[in-house]
Amino acid sequence: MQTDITKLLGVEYPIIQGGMAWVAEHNLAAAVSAAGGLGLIGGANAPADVIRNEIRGARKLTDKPFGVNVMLMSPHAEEIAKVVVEEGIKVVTTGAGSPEKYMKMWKEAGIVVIPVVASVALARRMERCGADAVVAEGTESGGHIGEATTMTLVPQVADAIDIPVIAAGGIADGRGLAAALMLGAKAVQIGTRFVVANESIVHENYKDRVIAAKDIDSAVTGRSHGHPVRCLRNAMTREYTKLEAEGKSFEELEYLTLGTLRKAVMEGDTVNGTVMAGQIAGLINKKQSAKEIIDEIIAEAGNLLKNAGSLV
Ligand code: TUI
Repeated sequence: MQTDITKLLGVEYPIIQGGMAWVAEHNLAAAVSAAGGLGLIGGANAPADVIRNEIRGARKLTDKPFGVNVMLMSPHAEEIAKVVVEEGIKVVTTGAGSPEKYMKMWKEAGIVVIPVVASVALARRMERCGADAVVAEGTESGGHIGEATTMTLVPQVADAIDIPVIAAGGIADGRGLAAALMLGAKAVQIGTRFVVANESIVHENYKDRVIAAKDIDSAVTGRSHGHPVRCLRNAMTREYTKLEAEGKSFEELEYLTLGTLRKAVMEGDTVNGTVMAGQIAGLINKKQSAKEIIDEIIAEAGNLLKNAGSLV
């Protein structure tokens, strides 16, 4: 399945793994890349040296290309922006902000830059400042989200810009990939389904919670403060939602979320921790290797697209 994105990235399949905080470390990234997708190491809030080690760790596991996601709200974003250049990373995605100030440095280093956007306006701005592609991420996604749905955002972004679009948010199987290609995307970014991959170091409690999740089991905290984050409902989200409805400030609520993603991912505290996951968690019902996940998605999308002619 060749598209503008597989050619741009030099990968076999149009599937990119999400740059998920704490989850997207070298074992998962290397497994996704080795299986023919593009694995990503998530910079998240980690210090630059941790990310340097993650990059080196992934290199030991695969000689296929992989990328790094720079989370722009991180206090270490600037340092990580330099580390990716020093370590010879070929693909960078960015999230939670605009990467304009790093663009010149990354393009001079020959890096393919793919900002994650949640609006047409930002997609246009990214094209103007030299991005090679964008990820159009719908509100179905887990973690920090925008307002528009994948179904509405992807075709509008595809119409607005000339660089390729990668669809994200609510995609976990071959139907999602086929639909995204029909909406004008040239690839998909998948997060939640890779959380439960065998190679993912996420605590089994977290994986089991994703697998048990039903269609409407996620909640969005922080909307009133302009920091909307989607995660699976639990004691933490219930408390957050209650206090948010009472009008508590962002600062007053911060104690509920500080360090809680780590608590869920590493310690398996799915009660008081932050269990970030997308709305598609309800569709995910088994643990598989990254290769099994990718092969299944590609085979399913291939069959759907081959047979689509019978509809017309
Ligand atoms: O970045 C993400 N998803 C994330 S980052 C993250 S780490 C975190 N943890 C706790 C609280 C907050 C963050 C977890 N999930 N996705 C990409 C994405 N970027 N979605 C939306 C955006 C975005 C939003 C606003 C990009 C740019 C933007 O504004 C830029 C500007 O300057 O106008």
